[in-house]
Amino acid sequence: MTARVVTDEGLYGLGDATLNGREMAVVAWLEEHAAPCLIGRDPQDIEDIWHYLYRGAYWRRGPVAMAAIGAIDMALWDIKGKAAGMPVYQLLGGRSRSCVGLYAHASGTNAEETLCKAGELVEAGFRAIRIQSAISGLDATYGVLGDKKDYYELQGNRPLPPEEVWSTQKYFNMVEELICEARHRLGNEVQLVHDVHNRLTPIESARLGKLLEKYDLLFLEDPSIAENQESFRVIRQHTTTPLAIGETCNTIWDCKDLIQNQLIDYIRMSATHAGGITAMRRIADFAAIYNVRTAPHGAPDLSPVCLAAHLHLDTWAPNFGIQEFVGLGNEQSRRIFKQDIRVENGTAHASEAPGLGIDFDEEAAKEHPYKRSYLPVSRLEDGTLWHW
Ligand code: EZ4
Ligand code: CO
Repeated sequence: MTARVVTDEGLYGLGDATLNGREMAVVAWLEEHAAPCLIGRDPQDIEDIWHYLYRGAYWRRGPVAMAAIGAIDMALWDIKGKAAGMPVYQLLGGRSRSCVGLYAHASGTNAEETLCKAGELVEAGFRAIRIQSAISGLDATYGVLGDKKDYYELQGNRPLPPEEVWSTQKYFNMVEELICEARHRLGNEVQLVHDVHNRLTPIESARLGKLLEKYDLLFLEDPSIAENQESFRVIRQHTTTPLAIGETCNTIWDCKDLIQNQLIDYIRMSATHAGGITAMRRIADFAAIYNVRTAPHGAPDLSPVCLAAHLHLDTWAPNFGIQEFVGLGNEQSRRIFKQDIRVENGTAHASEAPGLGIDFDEEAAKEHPYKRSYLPVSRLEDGTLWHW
């Protein structure tokens, strides 16, 4: 879902308001609440507008409000960059690096298929790969494409949340061998990531971290849900496998304890879900004090506008770690979003155009009316709703 903020001086800015399956709730927040409150304000006052929308509310936070604030904030940075004639990373403080390192996804219905794909990604120049495989004995595994060609085919046509079965035991039967094989086949130069999508309890995550220590992961992504941030002490006490958390966090408060107690190594929030570039900048600076690096979320249900915003943050942030990357969209989205991001040798370059450096063809977008589509819901084999 793309938001456009228009000024009366001919400039406009773009922001991403995607919130898997709940986009129309964000649209209502923007149209019914934000637009009437913002008309007549100076779009240059990004900081004041952010605080007005966040702190000016008696009820703060929440994913719908934060996605809406995120979209407006990105659009305002886009406008400021266009007004200044500078790319957004320059406004943030300038370059900390020449290019942005990416991690790509390899997933398959078994280890062999996953590792073939990983090999192709290494051939294509990627130096960091997320390794996922289907769990044998279960009908579907979250994040694995199965017989689908791409994520858009997998994720784009689920008008109601599909239900999937999860078994921790079946997962443990598969995972160590997968990562062990990946390390042996891909060699010691490639950085490996594995994503658990919050399926484990803290003590199970601790066990997994220990099991995988010898394969030297760049990080273990979302082993457990961090709603109770303190529970990460259990994981941390047991393993030196680096931990990356944050794609479901909406504000700095959702990760404050994780960061200040050094319970994680990478913070993975997105500009879309965390309240925009203003919020991400603040979180990055806070994280730097505690040796936590940034690794922004880069899922297929975030729009290319979000990726553009992330590349500016990644180019600037002194404590940037790595950017998740699932490609530059399918053919349909490339007709709608015009951008000049360069991807080569497993790295990306932020646009040098003023603002975010991405444009949106509204006429082309009209050919694809909004279709609600959901991520799956997970149950145990006895029907218990999962995700602690
Ligand atoms: O869970 O696309 O890191 N990426 C992921 C993805 C996300 C979904 C929701 O954004 O974990 O699979
Ligand atoms: Co993830």
